[in-house]
Amino acid sequence: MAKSFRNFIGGEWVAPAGGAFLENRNPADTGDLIGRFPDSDARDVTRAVRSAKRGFAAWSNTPAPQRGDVLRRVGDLMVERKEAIADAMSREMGKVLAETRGDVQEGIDTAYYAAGEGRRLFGRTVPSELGAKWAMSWRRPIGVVGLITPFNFPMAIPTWKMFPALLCGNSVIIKPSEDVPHTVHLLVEILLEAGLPPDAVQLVHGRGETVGKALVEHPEVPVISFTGSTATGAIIGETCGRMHKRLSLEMGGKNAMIVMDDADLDLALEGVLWGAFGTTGQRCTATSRLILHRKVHDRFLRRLVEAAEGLRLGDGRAERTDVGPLIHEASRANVERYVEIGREEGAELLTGGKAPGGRLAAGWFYRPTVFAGVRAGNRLEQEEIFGPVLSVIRVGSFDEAVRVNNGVRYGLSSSVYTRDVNLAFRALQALDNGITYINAPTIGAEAHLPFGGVKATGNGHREGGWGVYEFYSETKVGYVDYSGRLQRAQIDTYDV
Ligand code: UN1
Repeated sequence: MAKSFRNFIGGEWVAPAGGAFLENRNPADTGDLIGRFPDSDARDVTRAVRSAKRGFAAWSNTPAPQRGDVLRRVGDLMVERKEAIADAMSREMGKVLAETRGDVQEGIDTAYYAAGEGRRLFGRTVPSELGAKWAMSWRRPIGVVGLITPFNFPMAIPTWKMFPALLCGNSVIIKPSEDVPHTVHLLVEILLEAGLPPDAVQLVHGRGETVGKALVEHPEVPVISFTGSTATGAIIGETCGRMHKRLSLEMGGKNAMIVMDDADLDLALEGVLWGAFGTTGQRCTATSRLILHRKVHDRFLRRLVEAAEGLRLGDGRAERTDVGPLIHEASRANVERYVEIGREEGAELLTGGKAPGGRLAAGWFYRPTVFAGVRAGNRLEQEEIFGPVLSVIRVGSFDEAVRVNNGVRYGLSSSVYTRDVNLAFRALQALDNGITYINAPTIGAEAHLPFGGVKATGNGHREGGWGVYEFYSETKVGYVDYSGRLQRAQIDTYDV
């Protein structure tokens, strides 16, 4: 009998108000039931908000360096439990252990960065235009923050949002993806053990249409951070706009790797395999387009197909596996639909295009797939697939490659393989993305740099790095006039 997990609301582990649960199954073997997790509703969110408001009152008055100390202990506990969390994560999400270890590590990096930030959280002191007057700014906590996170980075993305929000003195309510609820359960256990006041964090499991919607629409949750699809982000954006909420959106990508004719092809080959088929293509940063210079096109493709066919599919918890399953049935059906679209558009299927049989039939596996002859503007080239499907576009020049890269509605990451330093710097300027890699694939952002994209990928905010602390705090300005008389700004200094 699988365990029934609970929400964490009001300082205790509680069953959902409606008594309903969702099954969490291993995508590599759907016969493996990990547990039942709450299918919560708006009543659970209302209770969580009430508790989070109490949490905010206490936590926002804790000095920031002390808040940082709690996050340092969180990082220490994550280091201790890295292997156990990685194993649980591979079991519920499917990606290989090397990647789930990396996912936990991204959370550890974020914890230690946040711990240090507790002793910075800089404001500014600037000269006043008037004598005997002091002018300064500092950061203040905002309130209850609602976090809605996706399945593909079950630990890293929740920590990117949670740790800076907490460090800034807010309380948080998190709704993790219903496909990977176990990892955030483990994270909340760690937060509590590290000494976070229980009301400062609430965990409400469930679906986006119910729990996510209730969080976004709750008038006492002034800040929302969401990572997921561009379509859902648009709906959330409408509500938050109407309710004057602060909102950070991280959404889709259609990231391209450009391989120029002077590139190190061995390096580019390793890069594209990792970028396109790592995480089974389920990253918003995944390399889903390969833009090949015509002079290396045929040669590179031959090697790519052979290498893609050599990738070993399997259970992410087996050390020999290169590529795990997709997250669920609907995701695989979506990939199958795009393969059909590719065929209809006249692209040439070089390898993959089907699910493997045999023992892998127990999971949501799909063979690494490469389409050649994809034309800029085709649906296969324009739309996010979120699976192991790589579209190859042939170009004749660097300028054409830039046009193709920029010709999509998304703008998360891009990459260029070249040995020409001038071209590399031109690419950094010309590619319209939030992140550009030179001689590395489109995935692999580091936790201490700003992460995010332009156009339909985001709404101008960044996660990670230093900027995210501005998102989760309010700027307050203070003026102190110690002249003992009325001094009029803009007037008394300029009265001639
Ligand atoms: C995501 O795919 O949503 O840069 C995040 C990367 C990872 C994060 C990806 N560090 O690929």
